[in-house]
Amino acid sequence: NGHTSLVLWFTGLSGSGKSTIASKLEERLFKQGVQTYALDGDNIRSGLNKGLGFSREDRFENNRRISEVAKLFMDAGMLTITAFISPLKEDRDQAKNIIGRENFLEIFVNTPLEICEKRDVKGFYAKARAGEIKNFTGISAPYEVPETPDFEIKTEEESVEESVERLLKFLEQKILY
Ligand code: GGZ
Repeated sequence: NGHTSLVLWFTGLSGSGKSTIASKLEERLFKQGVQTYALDGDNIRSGLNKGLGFSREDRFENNRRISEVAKLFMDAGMLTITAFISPLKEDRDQAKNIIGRENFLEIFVNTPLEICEKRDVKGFYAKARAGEIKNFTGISAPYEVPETPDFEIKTEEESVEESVERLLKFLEQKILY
């Protein structure tokens, strides 16, 4: 019936590749006629969550609101994708509870810190090391590795295209057309 009651919850370090993979996946799903909507820092932290920073409490609130919004888009029939660090197990568990465990898929973009730091696309890691950015995930704030993700992507071992291909295969069994 074309209904896709799912939230794909991407988690991983800054620079791990979450947004890149999510947007390539969206492109492919669009071509298959699947309606998607992606939430990320660009459309959430700049608007709804403007004013929230990176303290433990603010990240919690950031992730809580994202979960509620993701649930609304899902209820509206979108295959909803979120791409946030969501570093704490407690916050990801909360997301799963808000969205509903049967509709929630945790996608772990497992790129080691050393690689994210080496890429340092935005120069944040260097600034975090220099103490110019506080509470930076992986440097001065924790990232709790997902213990039982529904899907794992190791970006040093496969290309974006390969990851997306594998994800699409995995989703085939989950999406009801
Ligand atoms: C982590 C930070 C920080 C700190 C700014 N820690 O590479 P980016 O730039 O685009 O991704 C990071 C983004 C993380 O926001 P999220 O909403 O995904 O985080 S969370 O789920 O933990 O609430 C980075 C930028 O914001 N950024 N300061 N201190 N990332």
